[in-house]
Amino acid sequence: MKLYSVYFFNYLKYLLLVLPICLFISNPVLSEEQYKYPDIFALESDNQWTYKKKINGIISEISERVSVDSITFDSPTFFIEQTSSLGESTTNTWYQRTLAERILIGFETNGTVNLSYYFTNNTGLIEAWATIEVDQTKSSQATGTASWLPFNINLDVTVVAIESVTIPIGTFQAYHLKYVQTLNVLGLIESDEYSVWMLPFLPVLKYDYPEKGYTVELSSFKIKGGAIDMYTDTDNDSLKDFEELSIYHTHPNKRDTDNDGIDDHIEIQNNTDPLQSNAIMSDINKNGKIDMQDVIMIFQALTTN
Ligand SMILES: [Ca+2]
Ligand SMILES: [Ca+2]
Ligand SMILES: [Ca+2]
Ligand SMILES: [Ca+2]
Repeated sequence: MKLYSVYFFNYLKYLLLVLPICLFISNPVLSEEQYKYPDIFALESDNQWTYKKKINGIISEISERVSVDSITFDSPTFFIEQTSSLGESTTNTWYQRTLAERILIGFETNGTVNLSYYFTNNTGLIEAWATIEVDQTKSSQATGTASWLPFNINLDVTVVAIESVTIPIGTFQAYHLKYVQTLNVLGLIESDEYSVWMLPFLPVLKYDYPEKGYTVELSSFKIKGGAIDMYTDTDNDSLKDFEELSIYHTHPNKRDTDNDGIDDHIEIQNNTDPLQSNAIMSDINKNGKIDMQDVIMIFQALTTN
């Protein structure tokens, strides 16, 4: 019994370490508020991500697709299904999302070993939250059952820094999150660490498990329910939708977010603020155009003082 427990412990630990790339949610239609408060989850049905996975010098392509599962849990749950170009073992995960948190509630592997576990009697593990700030830590505990064996798991997630990360699709200033996972199976306890880099509105940019030389990097994506890919530029202002959402916080459907007559990409090029009017002239009387009345009002304001 003891030997079997040790074996099972190592087996379960391995499976947990392959905890999938974390991904996040948003609503199909963004409200104005959501443009102001970027969504760290980016998880919604029909989103797709492709990653380059490197382990022991072997490179494979991991694809993930999000759907909604209304069967496995009491309430509809985001389901992320992985496939691999090399046919290796992949993981499927279930996430719930509150307004502020993304929570892992289920996990299963496909391949030579099959294992499923669900956190059915508690809130699962908090993997990401909004709003996110450097030096924040969240701890969560969960109890699960894998096959017939109960286990406890603790997850501490810390936002280490905002730092530069270079992946196949570019270089980004991203949140670096450190995950410390402690697993307790029949009194056998072991901790492991891994790092994840996140950017609002996008999925995880990079996952790194240095002890095992295990790295996964984002190579392509479709977000907003598949509507936005790496190249989409809805308002045709030369900034990609994902750049506007994730990097510049400008409006992806407006060429001139701050209505100062200067397009977003020109403001970025010239280092002016695309979110703050830079015009000497502006539409003061709010009639939708800059006209003589605006000129008169500015003149009056200047001469009154
Ligand atoms: Ca654009
Ligand atoms: Ca824009
Ligand atoms: Ca502008
Ligand atoms: Ca401006």
